[in-house]
Amino acid sequence: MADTITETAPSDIQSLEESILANVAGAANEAALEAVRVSALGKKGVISERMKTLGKMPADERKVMGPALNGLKDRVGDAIAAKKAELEDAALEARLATEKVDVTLPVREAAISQGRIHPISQVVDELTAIFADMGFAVAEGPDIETDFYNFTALNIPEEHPARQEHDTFYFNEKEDGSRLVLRTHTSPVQIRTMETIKPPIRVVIPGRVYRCDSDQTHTPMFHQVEALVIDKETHLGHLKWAIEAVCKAFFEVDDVKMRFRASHFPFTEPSMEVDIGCARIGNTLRIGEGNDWLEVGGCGMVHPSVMRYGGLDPDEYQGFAWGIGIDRLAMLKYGMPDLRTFFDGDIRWLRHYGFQPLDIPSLAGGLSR
Ligand code: 2NL
Repeated sequence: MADTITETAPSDIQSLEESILANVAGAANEAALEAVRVSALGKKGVISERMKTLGKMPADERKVMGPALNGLKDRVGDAIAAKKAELEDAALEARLATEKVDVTLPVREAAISQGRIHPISQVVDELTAIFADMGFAVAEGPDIETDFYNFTALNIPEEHPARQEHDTFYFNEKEDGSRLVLRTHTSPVQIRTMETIKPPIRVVIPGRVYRCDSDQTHTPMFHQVEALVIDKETHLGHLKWAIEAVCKAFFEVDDVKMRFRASHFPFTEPSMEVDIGCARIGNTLRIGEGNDWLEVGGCGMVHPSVMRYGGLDPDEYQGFAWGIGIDRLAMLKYGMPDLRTFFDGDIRWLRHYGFQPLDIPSLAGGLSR
């Protein structure tokens, strides 16, 4: 270290060298070695200070001291370089020793094998996999919506009775009198999609929706998946085929009986409710056969006014939309009897009804295994 190199008699180059080399040898790490280097070869180091005295020496003395000091400088420099390489090697060896991994050890169970996917997420993943396979893109939008996107653009003007039926959660009025809402359906995302992409449009929109309603069969937050197809010649035949194809894939059956009942929604014309044939045998429900019917959502051809609100010319484009309540679909497919337990956050419920995180639904790999 710097303070351990002591000034020696000007002629005593050898003992100065011994002293510096002892310090080099004793340096425990790279920082200590650097301190030794500075104290010997730095601007104000012992050797450098000695070099400065050469100029004032008588010529014959300088002839001896010059080569002696230069030799000292070279040997100390070499010793420091050698020590530096040695310390670097040692540091690397130490790091390699601490970072050693025994690849033959058995793998510890990762957190992922403990976790479970909620049946709602599973059903969303299954439906998006089905729609994606048919060429649909997935779109999402905000849960908090403007009155325009949630109602007006969907052909539900102010004072329309449908506004009451929606049991809307309203935010406080803003200064300009407008009120934001928690979206009552995923349809606003369809309007946003119509505004942003040009037909042909094929989108599927999963998401949370909110209605101020709570009992055995209703929760204030629930989930929808909506599909929208718009092109120049899209017609009711396409709608019926697409819905039947999705139902077959979702319920994992080769054949389904379907029924389209005339209905009314402000945003479609004509509008239909979709039923799927089923049989209730004791407590179990068999999809696709039997004489009972199960409602799986509503659908219709996009209303010309809605098309216009979305920025498209209804004389040029036409299309269909389909809305599915997925909480009920999840109950039906996976046999959970009470909707309210879905959102209790009970870990025992999730362990029982949840899905393995790495069993990602796909048409090729199997939807629900
Ligand atoms: C239901 C009924 C439906 C739609 C949703 C829709 C969206 C646009 C235009 C036209 Cl932008 N329609 N969505 C259409 C028919 C029915 O949902 O019972 N859902 C659970």
